[in-house]
Amino acid sequence: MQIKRASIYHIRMPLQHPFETSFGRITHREAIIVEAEDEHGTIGWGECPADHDPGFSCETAITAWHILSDFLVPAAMKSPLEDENPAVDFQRRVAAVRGHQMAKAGLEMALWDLLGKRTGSSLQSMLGGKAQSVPVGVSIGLQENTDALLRRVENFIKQGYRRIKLKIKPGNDVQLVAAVRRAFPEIPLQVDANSAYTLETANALRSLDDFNLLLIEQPLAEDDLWDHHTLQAQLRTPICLDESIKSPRHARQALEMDAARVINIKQARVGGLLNALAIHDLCYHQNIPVWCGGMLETGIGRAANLALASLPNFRLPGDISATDRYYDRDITRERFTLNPDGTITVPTGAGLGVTVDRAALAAYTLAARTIA
Ligand code: OSB
Ligand code: MG
Repeated sequence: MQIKRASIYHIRMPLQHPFETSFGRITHREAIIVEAEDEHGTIGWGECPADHDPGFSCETAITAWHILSDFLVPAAMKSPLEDENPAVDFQRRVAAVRGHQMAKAGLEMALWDLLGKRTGSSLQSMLGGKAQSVPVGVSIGLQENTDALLRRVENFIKQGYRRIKLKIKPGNDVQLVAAVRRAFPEIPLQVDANSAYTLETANALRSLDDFNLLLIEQPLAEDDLWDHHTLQAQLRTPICLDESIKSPRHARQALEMDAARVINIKQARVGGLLNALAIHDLCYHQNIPVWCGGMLETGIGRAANLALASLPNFRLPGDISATDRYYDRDITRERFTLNPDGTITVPTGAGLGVTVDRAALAAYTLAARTIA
């Protein structure tokens, strides 16, 4: 497979509802969309969900733009990629680029889409996923007040979502969880702190043990693996790591030191689908449950997340909500909807199984660059 032409699009899309976490509040989502064309004119799409601010990780849309244009795209285009699995060949070529996991994931995804279109296989079948649909939940940002939060939770439960995740931060934690638990005693519930606590401020997290939570996601800093071990020893609720796990090696070490008992797999955060598969397999062999996280992706990244979440060790509902929960107008023609049983159907078309709405893409594009 020879990549003859590649384009990157820096996009900015209005969110259907503002999203607030411990690291900030956004009304629009940025990303870099990757388009790669092979020697036959077949096109593959990928998404790098690095946002405007370096709040979730050190990557931003602009760092990804730089790394993709100056290093990753040239490496992919330099000579033909192995037909057998171009994604493997690409990752080998860019192994000397340190970090920049989301930038790498965006281009790797486009290569999977291309490979699937060339061979007539869905991403799901190439990854080894089986499930026709996957159970999904919703990640609810911090709200103005507890009443607004309760209304939002109720609305999503009525729509049929299988699990609720609440964003928390110091001062907005135990009382929120207590209120939601009181109103919905049975709903599968979990929280995500996005690194807002330290061992010194973790008292509130110990109180969360009383609310039958599925897990507490990323309470401490991303480079605090050992402190997560210390905190896990003080909690009954499983700790789940998100930001801390950027590679299969991090996952192995976190499990070795009992710093987490569940792992959130985001293919973007770990540098692509190949690393996501490796982490899935590692956890499977150690009987550690994983679930598919989300980065408010467009239909492109959402299709990839659904294919990934159809693998057998994805045992908890994913942060893969229906399109209308994020965007009025998406950049794919396909919109994902919630089935009555609280699942979303996994795409089965070749590659990602989605088609890009070029008019919508153009409407959201801040900058585009083609490398030929
Ligand atoms: O921490 O899981 C997170 C969104 C953007 C960045 C980080 C996170 C999130 C979410 C939303 O929680 C998940 C989704 O619905 O896509
Ligand atoms: Mg998270």
